[in-house]
Amino acid sequence: MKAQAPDRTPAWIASEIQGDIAIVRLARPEKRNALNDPVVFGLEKFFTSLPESVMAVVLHGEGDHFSAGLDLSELAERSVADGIGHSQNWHRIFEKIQFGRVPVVTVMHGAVVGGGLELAAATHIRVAERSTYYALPEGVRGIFVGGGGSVRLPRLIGTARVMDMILTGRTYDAVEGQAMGISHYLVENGAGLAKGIEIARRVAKNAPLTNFAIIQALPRIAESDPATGYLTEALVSSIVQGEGEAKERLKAFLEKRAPKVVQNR
Ligand code: 1HE
Repeated sequence: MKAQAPDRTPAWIASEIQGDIAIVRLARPEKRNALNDPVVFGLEKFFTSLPESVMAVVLHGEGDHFSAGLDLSELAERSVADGIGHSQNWHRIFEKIQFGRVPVVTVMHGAVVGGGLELAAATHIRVAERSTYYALPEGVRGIFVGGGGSVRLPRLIGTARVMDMILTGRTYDAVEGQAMGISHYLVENGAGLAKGIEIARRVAKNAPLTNFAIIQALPRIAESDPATGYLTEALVSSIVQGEGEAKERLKAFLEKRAPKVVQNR
């Protein structure tokens, strides 16, 4: 299998740490942030070497588009065996993002297509600027999703919709994407990164064990049969609330030292 991990983060990924959050940018605007091996392996390196102090990540893209998906120039010479290996590399890396240590907020704008949508779907919270549009052009290109899209996207927006998107290559705009649950937040053009940072800062302040339970347990419980789900939930919730941090936060609320729930934040 061809694709080998590079030993350093490529220039097409840019990252910075801001206090307890990290910001990572797809920085290949000349190719509309198309995801080639160096970019995907660069994401793996970034997400697996986060400093302990980082409690949430913002992922965004440079230029006019979040990502044009798979770098199609890589496909020309790829054998069936290489194709399987490539897809499984994406699966491994996107799973490391989805089931990593910290919540990841994706800020989307412009094209979020093919593998770009698969990448965004592997993250935990999605912010869309109004310019965002979504498509799965795999059908038009004579290929199939390979970055976990057939697993994650039907769970997000339904199998029937994914089927239509791949068969016809239709696009959905940002407002439609918000209505169908692709994005959690819809903001004006240019406001996405600030919103993503605001959200990341907020979730970074959660108790680490709460975020661990949300990332690791919630999606697995949702996939379980109900009896297994209830048992897992009981175990996870008792573990999380048994932590000193939970006790301190609950005490703070009861002693009126903690903020109340407020509407429309
Ligand atoms: C690319 C790619 C790419 C752009 N691979 N090089 N994805 C697609 O089928 C989407 C293909 N891309 C597009 O439809 C358009 O590029 C966009 C709508 C995203 C943007 O349009 P535009 O007019 O801003 O840019 P452009 O002129 O089309 O592209 C600029 C350059 O980026 C150009 O290269 P240049 O050397 O001629 O300047 C393009 O060739 C290049 N480029 N997109 C390679 N995708 C794990 S399986 C996942 C399967 C998929 O993701 S399928 C979906 C593939």
